[in-house]
Amino acid sequence: MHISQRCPMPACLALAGLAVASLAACARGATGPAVIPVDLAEYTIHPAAAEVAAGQVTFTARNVGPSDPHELVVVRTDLAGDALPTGADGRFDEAGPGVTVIGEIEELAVGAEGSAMFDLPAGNYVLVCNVVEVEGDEEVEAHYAEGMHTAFTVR
Ligand SMILES: [Cu+2]
Repeated sequence: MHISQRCPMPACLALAGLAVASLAACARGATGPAVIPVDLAEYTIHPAAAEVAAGQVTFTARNVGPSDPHELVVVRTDLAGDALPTGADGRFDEAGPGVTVIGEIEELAVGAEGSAMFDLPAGNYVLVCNVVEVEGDEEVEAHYAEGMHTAFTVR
């Protein structure tokens, strides 16, 4: 008896494709955290850039005067800068609806500089000076009401 046996096709060894996960290098690795100088004056806030990439952002605020103390409050909000909730004296209401205060650089005397780093997710922000000065008996000067706010974008 003759048995003819066909040689089976050699099993194909499936090579598992080695998917090389492309580990994107930290986009900020080359340049380090973003630093945004901000000039504070009566009654303006001028950041050196109007937007920044999401992540760790350092604001370096400088009070260029001429005579009032100023501060820098970082607020995440979709509201327009001039439409933030306010208190009776015109100050920005940091606990009001539609706003999240990320943090702040405390009041700076004229000529002083302060900096702080914040972890900022992408979104719309407003930078505010929320100093309120009481002059004499009644005169209240809320820097926010005087126009110390500016839009800032984190993308
Ligand atoms: Cu101010």
